[in-house]
Amino acid sequence: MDTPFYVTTPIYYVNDAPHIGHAYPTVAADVLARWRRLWGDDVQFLTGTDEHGLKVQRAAEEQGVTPLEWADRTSERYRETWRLLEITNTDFIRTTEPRHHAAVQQFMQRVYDNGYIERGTYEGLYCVSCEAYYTEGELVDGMCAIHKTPVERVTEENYFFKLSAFEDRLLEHYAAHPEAVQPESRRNEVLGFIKQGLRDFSMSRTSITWGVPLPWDPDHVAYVWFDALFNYCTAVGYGDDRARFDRYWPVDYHIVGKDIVRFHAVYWPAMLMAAGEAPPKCVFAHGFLLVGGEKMSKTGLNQIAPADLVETFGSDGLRYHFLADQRFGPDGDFSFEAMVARYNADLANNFGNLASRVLNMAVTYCDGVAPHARAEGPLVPAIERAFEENARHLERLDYAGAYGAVWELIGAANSFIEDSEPWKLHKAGDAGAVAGVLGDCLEALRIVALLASPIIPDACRELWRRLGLDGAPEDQSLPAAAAWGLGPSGTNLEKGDPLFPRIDTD
Ligand code: ME8
Repeated sequence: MDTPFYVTTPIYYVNDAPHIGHAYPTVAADVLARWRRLWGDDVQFLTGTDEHGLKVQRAAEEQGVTPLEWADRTSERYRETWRLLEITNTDFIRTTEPRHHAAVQQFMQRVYDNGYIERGTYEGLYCVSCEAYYTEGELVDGMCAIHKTPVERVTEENYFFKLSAFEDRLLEHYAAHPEAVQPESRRNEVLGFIKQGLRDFSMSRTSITWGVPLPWDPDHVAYVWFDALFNYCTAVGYGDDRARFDRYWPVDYHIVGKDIVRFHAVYWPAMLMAAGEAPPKCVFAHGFLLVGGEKMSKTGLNQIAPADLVETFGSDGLRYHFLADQRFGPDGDFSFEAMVARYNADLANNFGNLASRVLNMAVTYCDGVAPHARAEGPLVPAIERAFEENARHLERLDYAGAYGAVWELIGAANSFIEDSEPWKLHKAGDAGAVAGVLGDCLEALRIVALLASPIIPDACRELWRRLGLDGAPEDQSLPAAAAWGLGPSGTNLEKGDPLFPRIDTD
């Protein structure tokens, strides 16, 4: 447990119930966290809820409850959803927690003392859904380009964050750290935005009370994004435990949607620089899941709750589909039909069949006791390739590439069975050859369970158990555990129901 590794998801607004768009970055962060744990890292994995701001205040008013009551309710729904999806976050932050208020106040005071916050008047066009100001030029037909809803003209006397002071430092930072915004298309977008010239932005509000009061002027509350972004620092001990903060900060990955890249890759690093803290190591922006070409939104009819999909596909099925079936970065289309097709092909057929064929044959032909894998089994090169490719792609958050490599190994093992026909060897009474083939296949299954465990943890845990192995795949450590020949050997095997029952589209 040596190297610290810190990964975050966005914190979700509590005006909205969790939908599959929120599950997308959360599952991505979870796979990364599980994978780093296999490599022995000391992983901090943060998610949570964003509970202040006008948007939440209005949602609560509409429901006739206080903002906090509303936030309590929705925040709990996020927690439940993450439990259902087997998300292994180590912390769940709510921006209404005292620890967060205390940390944000210390941070704001620091930025103020450093001279990067000043008083002024602001008039602008505000989109409540984005909680952001836009210029006329950024609107489409006079509406917010993201939400396609009217903006409001707002005039406020408030405090400004001197973003304009950070143009050069941000450009220098990104020149020195090209990997700090990914993928490259997003990095170019961010650089283009900075080069256009940065305007100071108002970081406080007097029009609402639902927020964190400024320590030097409590008539103002912090602008919701100013407070929300800081959650990432609160959770690792800012203002409370400096040693802990220094251990995990700067964060390794902020996984965010492309809609909030500007906040994370322009505002946020500048805010950190203003307080004398290091900017994030990497902001990784993913595309949207689209349903019929549209981003899911609160008002859209196409909202899909993760729980509905889990009912049909299990949490493994959902996790696999989101990440292995499409590239992480560009937009991806979500369709139930495509999800069923891929589930049946990859999980029920390739993965599930390999497991049940090998276990059934080994139980029948070898009295349920696992034979040894052969020293130089023919599957060894396929395993080495899968291991290397899986790691190489996960380093770049290319989940489809990483798990494509594991499924190639599964394909190679299935072909190996077809080619070596253990049922014929058994009929011919060649027990040694049967044991050789099945020993190799069982060992391949163990390594598949190990490598696939970050993405389909339930099935891999169950497979591990049926192989008669101690513990669980997530307790293992890489790279040692991926070495050929570590077992199962002499363990008691168990047949069982299909790990992924086929879904009948009729
Ligand atoms: O923006 N496809 O919260 P939010 C893919 N509170 N991802 C989607 C998606 C879709 N259709 N819809 C949402 C906020 N997302 C702020 C964040 S962070 C300090 C504050 C994902 O509830 C995507 O990652 O609107 C997006 O960035 C995030 O949910 C926004 O969630």
